[in-house]
Amino acid sequence: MALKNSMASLLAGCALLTVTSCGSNETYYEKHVVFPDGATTEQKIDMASRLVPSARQLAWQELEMTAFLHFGINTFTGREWGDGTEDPAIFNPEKLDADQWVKALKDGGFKLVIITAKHHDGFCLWPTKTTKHSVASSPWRDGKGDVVKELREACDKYGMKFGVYLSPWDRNAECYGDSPAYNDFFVEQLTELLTNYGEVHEVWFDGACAEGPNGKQQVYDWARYYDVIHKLQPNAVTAIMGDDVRWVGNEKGLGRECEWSATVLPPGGYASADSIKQVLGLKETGDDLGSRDLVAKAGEMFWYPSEVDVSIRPGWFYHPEQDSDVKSLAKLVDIYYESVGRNSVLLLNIPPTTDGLLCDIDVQRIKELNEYITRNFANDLLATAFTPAQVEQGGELVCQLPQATKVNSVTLQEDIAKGQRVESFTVSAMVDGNWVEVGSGSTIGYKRMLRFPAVEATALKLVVNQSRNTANIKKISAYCVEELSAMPEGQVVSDVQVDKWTVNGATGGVTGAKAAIDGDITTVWRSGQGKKPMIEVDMGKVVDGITGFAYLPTENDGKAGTVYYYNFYVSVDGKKWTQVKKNAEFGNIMHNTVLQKVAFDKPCSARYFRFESTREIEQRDFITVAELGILTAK
Ligand code: FUL
Repeated sequence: MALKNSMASLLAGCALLTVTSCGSNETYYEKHVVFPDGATTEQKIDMASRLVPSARQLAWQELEMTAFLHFGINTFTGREWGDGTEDPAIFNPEKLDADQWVKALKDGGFKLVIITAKHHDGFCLWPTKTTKHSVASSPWRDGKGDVVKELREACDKYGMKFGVYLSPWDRNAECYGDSPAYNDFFVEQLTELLTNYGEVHEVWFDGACAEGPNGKQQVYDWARYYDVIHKLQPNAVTAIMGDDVRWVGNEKGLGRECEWSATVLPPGGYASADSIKQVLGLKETGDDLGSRDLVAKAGEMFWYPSEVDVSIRPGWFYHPEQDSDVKSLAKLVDIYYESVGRNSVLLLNIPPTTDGLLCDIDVQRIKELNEYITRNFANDLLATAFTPAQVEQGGELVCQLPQATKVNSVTLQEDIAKGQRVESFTVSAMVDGNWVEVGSGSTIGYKRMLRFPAVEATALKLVVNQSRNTANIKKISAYCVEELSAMPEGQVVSDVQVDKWTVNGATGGVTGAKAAIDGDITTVWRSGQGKKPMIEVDMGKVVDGITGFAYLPTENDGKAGTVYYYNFYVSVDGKKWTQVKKNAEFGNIMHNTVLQKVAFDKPCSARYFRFESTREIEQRDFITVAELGILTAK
């Protein structure tokens, strides 16, 4: 079905491409399409099927595996979010070796690396002219070092693409909150990074926004930032608050089963983003970003593909106490299937240590991941049996295998240069003369990977149950992959036995509060309502050498009740209390609800402790606790 010219000419703000294939003119809309007034659902669905990526979005999608390096002042404080008051003197990664980083990432199969040139604390890893809060004020390389430059050079050496994370939220900059002044400051930082470090392929903007020292909320000038990027680095995709690449909506490494790159969700920095989201009831974290129902209600659509960002460790920054929590190979393979295999690009974080090196454990693990991928996906059982094909809705594609062959994984790919079209599919295997369904799903997109119990198949069949227009199937591959059993990730919250612990007092009553200290991470305490919900615990006897405490949040009810800021008190006799943490922050907890381990400034002895919330993530008046624990490890 070709689009009528009259409709095409009504489009405003859309890059139109006309491609001639097999004698017929096909119209495509690059990156953005605005539906004409009065367009019917059928017309909108047709146009949605012709929305295609820009050249830089397509090149980015094909990278599949990209790496993050979270490195900076937090590496030296043990925190996830710095507050901007850190002394640059603590930044001294004496053995920093960017060559070691990039070689390890190359051996791990990554094609692009993004460094946190500036995180929320405002500390710059390059000697910027915009602030003193940078490597230039640190003892590292006598203040003459430049982490960004060293990484750039290593990337050139190993043929690795290079990207920068520049946090718009800056907790150090004095002008933050004075919107025009900060926007100038930020543009200057961006300009330095995009001018002095060769070709940049991805610019990553986090969406966090707050009030500055003047008490005013900063208003970012996204349009101006994008202009600077497009002018200085035309091949760079802009991610998250950028308009080329979308945040998948979690930090767990999990793409959606139904992942539309052709989506109704507007990029965060788009002028009417908030009103579109409100009208359509959309959230970045929602399950549905592109169904027919949504397309029917939408006025415009975007090619805005998903990026799955996740850390190889619980935190984004390196913390030595997490050396035993590096994700297993099986977990990483699951993440690979659930990111690259779900129409997304994987952005895996591997954070350098205080020495300025990637930790051996992490290096070994990403090497194992790459070896697994190379070994298992080298032998495509359909390599000679498949040729790219067009399939109509309800149509099927059958690929014969030379003989009965063990298969337990199938990869499907659409030719996204012609749009994302498949809405529902089924994969079957011919086993002993009968078709047996081995997998099904909704979207395919750039790549969809399925795993299933092994079958001895003589043929494989893809049925396109529902499609927006003719589906362009670029590839079907079949494999027999090694099955890895993921060990359940046990979570030890407390170093001190909890069986004798009792609740002395809790907001809303002590009865249900036992769930917070019962050693069972599946039971959850939800406090009663209060301004500062709290729980007070008696450990039964004095414990010496307490080095910290642990809080495990829950996602049972969304993330409702997650503590963001807190006080922590300890006492030997239950009468005289010492406050060891005052209005302290669980940095990034709203995005990454992992176990929070908090170290005290110095070890202490106590029989009683009190945990008190001073702010829930959305300022609700109750809190939830899956588990609390006391830490004694040095
Ligand atoms: C988040 C940040 O707040 C985290 O610290 C981290 O950088 C992650 C990748 O993005 O939004």
